[in-house]
Amino acid sequence: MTGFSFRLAKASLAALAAFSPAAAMAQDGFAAPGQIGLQTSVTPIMDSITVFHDNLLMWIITAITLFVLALLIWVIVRYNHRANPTPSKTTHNTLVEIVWTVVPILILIVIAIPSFGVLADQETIPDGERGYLGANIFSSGEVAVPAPELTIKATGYQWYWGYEYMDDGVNFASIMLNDEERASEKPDEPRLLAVDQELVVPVDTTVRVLVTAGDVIHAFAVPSFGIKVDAVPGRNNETWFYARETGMYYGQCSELCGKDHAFMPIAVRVVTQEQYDAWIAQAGEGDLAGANALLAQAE
Ligand SMILES: [Cu+2]
Repeated sequence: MTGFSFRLAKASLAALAAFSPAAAMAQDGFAAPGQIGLQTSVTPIMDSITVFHDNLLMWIITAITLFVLALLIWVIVRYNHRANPTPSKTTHNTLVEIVWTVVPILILIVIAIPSFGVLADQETIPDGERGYLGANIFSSGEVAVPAPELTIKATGYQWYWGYEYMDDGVNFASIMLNDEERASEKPDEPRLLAVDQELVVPVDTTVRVLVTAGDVIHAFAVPSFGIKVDAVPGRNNETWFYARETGMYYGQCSELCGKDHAFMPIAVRVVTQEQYDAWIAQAGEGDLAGANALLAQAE
């Protein structure tokens, strides 16, 4: 079975966006100045992370913060030197100690259960059968995701990414454009995120990503996809994404790897299947420039 349905996920997300300032302020593809929410989700994994964060974690964090604030105010007002000149000599209260041990444990259990579900989804490459939580994280609904049709190897180097399309013999380095290069080549793309050659993938397709490194530890992360995986020399880590919207999505190396750690962005261009087929065919003949020209024409 390779069918999939995101209608439920989309409906839940739309309802969520209606009352979530975080979702309303998020910008597509990359972080915007002043942004306070998570980046816009375009994958089932990021759907589940977004719902987990906005509908559970934020409420718990808010309640705990307000509770601690109320305790502080109470202590400051009621037990300051003037209001309470003779302090209590109490050193133990068994009931209070049990409460402040058990209540945090219960809160952590409430957080851990859905968190493990999201973690299991991230760690499990789709086979077309298994259901994923997506935006239905707190309901019984599941999102079906097709098995991977494409495997890409991402290798972190000091300080750029190398990409290899395992089945098509296409590989290239992806290097950040400096200010002059960006101004002349890609003025519309964000500073410090634009690269000379983006990773190109088809929309509505499960992509398996093998992540490794050639020198020191890096990490491959794309927030809109909800993925972040360590890139360790001599070791293959695995992740996956299923992007349901075309566009540019950016990430950055997320493991401190040396002086230019901040300057090895990840840029993913999600295109239609037809555009991808044309691009990979041309790139497979060793003509990356021609392949990119095809993409530019199609836009
Ligand atoms: Cu790094």
